[in-house]
Amino acid sequence: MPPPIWLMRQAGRYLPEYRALRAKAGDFLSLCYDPALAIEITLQPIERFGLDAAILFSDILVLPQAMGQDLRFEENIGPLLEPIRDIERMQALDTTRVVERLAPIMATVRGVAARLPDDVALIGFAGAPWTVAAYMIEGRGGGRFETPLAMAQRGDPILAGVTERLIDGSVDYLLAQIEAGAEVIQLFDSWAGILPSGLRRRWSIEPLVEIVDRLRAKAPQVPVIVFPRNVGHDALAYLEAIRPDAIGLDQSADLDFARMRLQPHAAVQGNLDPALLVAGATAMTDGVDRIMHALGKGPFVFNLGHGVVPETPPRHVAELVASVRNWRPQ
Ligand code: 1CP
Repeated sequence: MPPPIWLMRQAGRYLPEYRALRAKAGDFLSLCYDPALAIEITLQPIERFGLDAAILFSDILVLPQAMGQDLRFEENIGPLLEPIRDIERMQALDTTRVVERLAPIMATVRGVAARLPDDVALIGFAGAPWTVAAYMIEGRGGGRFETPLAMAQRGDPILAGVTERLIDGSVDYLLAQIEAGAEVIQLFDSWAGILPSGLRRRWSIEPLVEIVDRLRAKAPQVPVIVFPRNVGHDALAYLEAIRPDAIGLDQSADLDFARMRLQPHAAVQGNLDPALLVAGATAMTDGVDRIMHALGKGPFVFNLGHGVVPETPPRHVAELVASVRNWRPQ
């Protein structure tokens, strides 16, 4: 049996049908908050490629917005937030109205759940507290995050307070997604790798443990995937502490380590380099072959090591799905 396959950022700018709806909505956040359009976009890659899972079309930064922080997406720059740099702003974050303010997102989940074929899973998600806090404190993306990193180094109470509030907000938000029809949850810790290894436990792993434990207490049937990007062999520490159902691997992960040390404890998910999906042809199929040889005996979910990039030819995604489904050991 081939493994299930879906792709991070499987809906997005590489698809002409996405760009058409995005032009209609005007900007990215309007798309996220318009259930009719967001449902359509979530389903686009399912209809085009027959993937095994749909992921809710939204963004990790709608949660801080629902907690009261200003957010906008600037064309060619990315997210811009009003940075949180003092105790007062941190304390003003309000977790009590998250579910109410994100009602349109839950409407999207319900709409997708109603339209999705039974054999396609619906994945809900949130960012991990460290990754979301990094954006909230820095005020922008791009991956530099000097201020939140300095706060992590000194154990700053502002970062601690933001983290605590994100744990509470994320649990409520994810439980609402589950109630609306999400069947699997993925937690994206896209910036776990920029934390020095010695600081990962306090700022990345422990908040994830708390979220997953609280989700399990209320929704034990829902599998949880944790994606700590660029943490190398620390992936094992994430597994041992959090005990997720699956761990997502980025393209730098060591496949032998994943097979021998991670797969005995949990399903692994990953990890084709998104650049190989842009390249296509044998560069791509050789990459599939390496991953399937190492991890294909399972438990395994095929994915990329990070999101689909806008330069990706849609035809390559169809070819990737076929090459995974037709793969045979030589
Ligand atoms: O049309 C556009 O210009 C918007 C581009 C875009 C899209 C399609 C953004 C802005 N977000 C998304 C969708 C998105 N983001 C999904 C939808 C489901 C899917 O198809 O996968 C998900 C799960 C996310 C999650 C997300 N947003 C993450 C975690 C995963 C990752 O990519 O590492 C992060 C870090 C973000 C922040 C974000 N949102 C958008 C951008 C350009 C960024 C990155 C900003 C930066 O740091 O430079």
